[in-house]
Amino acid sequence: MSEQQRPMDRRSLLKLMGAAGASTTVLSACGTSLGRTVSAQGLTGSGFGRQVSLATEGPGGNPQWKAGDSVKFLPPTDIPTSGSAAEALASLGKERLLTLYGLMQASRKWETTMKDLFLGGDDGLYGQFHTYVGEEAIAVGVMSVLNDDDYIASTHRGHGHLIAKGGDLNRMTAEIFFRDTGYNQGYGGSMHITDMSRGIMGMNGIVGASYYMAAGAALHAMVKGTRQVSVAFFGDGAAASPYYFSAVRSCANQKVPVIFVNENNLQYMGVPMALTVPTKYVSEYTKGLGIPTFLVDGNDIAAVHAATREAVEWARAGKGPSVIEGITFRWYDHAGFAGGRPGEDGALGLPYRTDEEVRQWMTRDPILRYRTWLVARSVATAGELDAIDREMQARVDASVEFARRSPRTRPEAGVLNTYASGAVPATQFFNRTGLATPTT
Ligand SMILES: Cc1ncc(C[n+]2csc(CCOP(=O)(O)OP(=O)(O)O)c2C)c(N)n1
Repeated sequence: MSEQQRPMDRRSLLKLMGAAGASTTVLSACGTSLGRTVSAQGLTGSGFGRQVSLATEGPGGNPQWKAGDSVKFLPPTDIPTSGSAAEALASLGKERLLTLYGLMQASRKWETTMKDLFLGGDDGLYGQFHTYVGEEAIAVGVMSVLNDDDYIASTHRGHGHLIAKGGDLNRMTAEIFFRDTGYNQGYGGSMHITDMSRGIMGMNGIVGASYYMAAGAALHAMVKGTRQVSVAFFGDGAAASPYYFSAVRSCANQKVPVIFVNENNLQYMGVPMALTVPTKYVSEYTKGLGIPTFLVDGNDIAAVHAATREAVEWARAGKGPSVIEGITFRWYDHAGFAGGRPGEDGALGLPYRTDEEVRQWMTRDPILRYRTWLVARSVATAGELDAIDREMQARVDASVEFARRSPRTRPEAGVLNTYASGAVPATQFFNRTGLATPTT
């Protein structure tokens, strides 16, 4: 029997399969980088249906990506880029349009104020804090379509989602200040703020957890026939979770009313999205599922609003999930305030992006763009908008005073929500520790 004909023993076969598996993985990983060119047309053209076209064919799967390259994907400045998106937004009427402007400003001013307080040091603030500054058009654009009783599942970068959905600034600030009046009585900090009275299922330190939280709530609504929808926010990095595709596929299969909103800020902690996403855009991952997919300029509230409107109509009509990808950019570091200064916007001097790139994105400020649009369309005067700016800053300042005046968190509050209320383990815990049983 020749060497080639001899049956392979199990150990050798497994070894070979392992090697083959490994090399397939390596090859497929390199496939996007080693000369597999993907036609831009198929990705940004009719395949995606309705969208705002971006400057180039897309950042993902680009091994040549260098710090600074994100400027190639700057969204156009002259919003609205598409007439119909602008008309959809304008149809909301002045009062609502100004409320949306106020929400964007509240989010920006709340986070900027917190940044100054963290850096100032006088309030002794510490802990993880992921800013959403620069991405506000996505949260407010999505929420401009949702009803109060629709659900959202947020991320670690979720302050903007909470504020846009009607979260309470006083309770948010008190939570950051570790006060008893905070959303989690000072024990949750930035990443666990939850407000079920507004359908806010919580910020979340677990990257990729939003998919199933949103799906669960949506399934509940579907079974009860309430026509509520559920939104799962997630980043470009979170799309790498194996649960992502699985969740979208399952929702598509069962027509569960979830809108998967990808906030593609082109940065995955300190790694460019171009190196972690094998396709040109995140929204391509689920293209084969035949669900509506929208690739939009995430700094354009009109584009986000228009896409969400269609997605929500689709979901409420019982047709199931959809995906919206908004291209945007965060102004600060992944977490904390490295490179930031009190009283100044943006974090500079970070190793994974250039200062010029940050400055360029800051000129595409989604709030400034919306403001320019409101004035250009004569929805409001600059004076009216200035007044809203002042009002939002006053609300934020009042929330800081509220937090400073509030009592500090109590030790026994630390175990609240750890055990089901009234359950035996909680009683045992308090008996054993001698701590007073919490009343709330
Ligand atoms: C399950 C899990 N894995 C890893 C982490 C660590 N982690 C925190 S944020 C983050 C990056 C998330 O990036 P992306 O989803 O793009 O969101 P962005 O920070 O850009 O908004 C990672 C890996 C985590 N918190 N949870």
